[in-house]
Parts: sequence; C-alpha cells; structure tokens
Amino acid sequence: MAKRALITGVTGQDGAYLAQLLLNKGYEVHGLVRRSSHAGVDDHRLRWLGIGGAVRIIDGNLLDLSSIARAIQNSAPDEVYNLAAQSFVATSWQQPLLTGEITGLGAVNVLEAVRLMKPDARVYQASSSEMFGRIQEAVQSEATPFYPRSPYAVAKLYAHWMTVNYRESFGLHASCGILFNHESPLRGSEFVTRKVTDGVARIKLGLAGELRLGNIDAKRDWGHARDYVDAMWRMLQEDEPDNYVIATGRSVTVRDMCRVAFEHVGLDPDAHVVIDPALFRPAEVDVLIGDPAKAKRKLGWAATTSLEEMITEMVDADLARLKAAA
Ligand code: GDR
Repeated sequence: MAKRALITGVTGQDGAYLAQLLLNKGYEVHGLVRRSSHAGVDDHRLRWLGIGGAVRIIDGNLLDLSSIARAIQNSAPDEVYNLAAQSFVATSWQQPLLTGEITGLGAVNVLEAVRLMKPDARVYQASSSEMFGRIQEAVQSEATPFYPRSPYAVAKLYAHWMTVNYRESFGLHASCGILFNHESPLRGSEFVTRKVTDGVARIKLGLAGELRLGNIDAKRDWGHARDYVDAMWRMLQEDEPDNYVIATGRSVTVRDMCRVAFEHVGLDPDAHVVIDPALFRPAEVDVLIGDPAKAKRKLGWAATTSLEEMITEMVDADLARLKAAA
C-alpha cells in the first residue's frame, strides 16, 4: 500500500517541493491548507511544479488543534511534515504574538494531534538556523548553543525544544531539521534572494530602475530548497529520530549574492542597488555557516546546487515569468 504523508504549509516553497518529491516516490500526499475566503487555495507553486491536482487538500489551521486532529484522523499519515509557519523574520517584530502562536504553539498543536490521533506517525519539524542567531561558534553544528535574535527565532526555538521533548517524553518519532537558508524560483519575493532575482529581472526588462536593500553585509549559507526537502524525507526514514543541520558549508554576503544575479544579465549592481535604512532589522543575524557533516554521515545527504547555479536559475525564471506576463 502507498505510504501516506501530511504536509502543513504545502502551498509554500518547501511544501511544494516536498510534495513533488513524495509523489515521485509513490506517496499519497495530503496538504493542510488555510483557505481564505477571497483567494481560495493559493496553489500556484504546486501548479508551477506540475502537481496541481495531485495533492489532496485538507482545510485546516495550525492554530486550531481540532482541525489538525481531524486532518490526521482522515489522512492516517505515516509521516507528518510541519512546514507551516509565519516564516518571514522581519515581520516577526511587527507581529510577535501571531508569530509565537503560529510558529511556536502551532508546532505543539501538530505534536499533540499526532500524539492523540496517530502516535506511530513520524514527524518532521522545520527548525531553523535562525535559532543560532548571535553566533557562539564560527561554524554551527547540532552541538552549537542557540541564541535567537528575533521573535521568529525564539518561536522556532520553542517549537524545536517541544519536538525534542515530545520525542523524549512520549517516544514520538519526531525529528528536527535545522535548515539553513534555502531558496528557489518558488521562494516568496519578500526574502532577499528572490527579491534580488525579481528586481534584477525587472531592471533588465526596463520595468524598474533600482533595487532597495537593507543590510547587504549579512552572510548566509544558501542552498537549494529542492535539495533540502530530500534531507527532510531522509530524516524520517531513519530508525531513530534526531536533529540534523542541513547546510552547504559555504557562507556568502548578500552583496556578493546580489553581484551574481546582476552579472548574470550583464548589469552592474553598484549602478542599481540603493541601501534603505528602513530595511535594516532591529537585531541582525550577521553570519551563518552550517556544518552538514552529520547529515552526510548518517543520512548520506549533501547539497548538490551551488549558489551561482541557483541564483542564475532564479533570475532566468523571473525573466521568463515577467516576459510571459507582458
Ligand atoms: P532570513 O532570510 O531572515 O535569513 O530567514 P531573508 O532572505 O529574509 O534575509 C537574509 C538576510 O538578508 C538581509 N537583507 C534583506 N532581507 C530581506 N528580506 N529584504 C531585504 O531587502 C534585505 N536586505 C538585506 C537580511 O537582513 C538578512 O540578514 C530565512 C527565512 O526563510 C526563515 O524562515 C528561515 O528559518 C531562515 O531563512 C533559515
């Protein structure tokens, strides 16, 4: 019989790539979706990947335990992936309570629903490199102490430890992937890589003249979301649940990432990038660089896409999208 998976956040970047991966492996894929009265279900990412009708959509909300419990009862999943969150760090200072509810308590609703309805289901919790925050060690591994620097990161840390706690208290097969930044053409345009690739494409096509950015000295360890969802799946195939850092091991400034995008289309970033102090964050995570050695050793996982390959793929996708819309 086909394995069954339930993905929260299935209409987001990671949810869409994970759904595609699982469908290709023969899973029956269910997706928990927060339907809105004006827009219905925003499944454009699923359609972009050619899996529009293939995911079984279940209405639900991370804030409503009963809706998650019903989703688990009805889909009877072997694997549950909790990818839903208020995931934009900058917004978390404007909406700290909502971020805490969705990103922090929402994860506990998922854990509770699994414990109550299907305790043998395996659980993946989307933990974040933002939990490392103000860096305690030059390269971050599973053993590095956390120091969250935003309401988002604090909420993720709570969800992370609750997942560990449910593993230890109730024996749930619940794993945490501490994922470093991961991007793709399906990334939301509020995140810096996609903001840059979309902006570069607009400038190239004469639709915009400048690109406004905040702190371009920040450094991030950027990988491709398609690679990273494979790591999520691998974690749940292990006999024992655990925590894993998923990263490339290379860190690049926003400035240099930007340069890759501009130079791909023959433009000079210095002629178009405008630094906007309003886009700086109240507290910044200056540099992140992950050590994926454990994931390599135990899961046989490694990133396969370079930053340059990913950014050029994203610029090309944005150029194609904007030309098609013209
Ligand atoms: P991040 O991603 O906060 O690392 O979290 P984001 O792309 O938003 O920021 C990366 C870095 O770029 C700097 N920056 C800007 N960021 C945005 N969004 N817009 C700008 O104009 C801009 N200018 C400079 C930021 O200050 C920051 O240093 C992402 C999210 O996906 C989280 O949900 C996830 O947990 C982590 O990655 C891993």
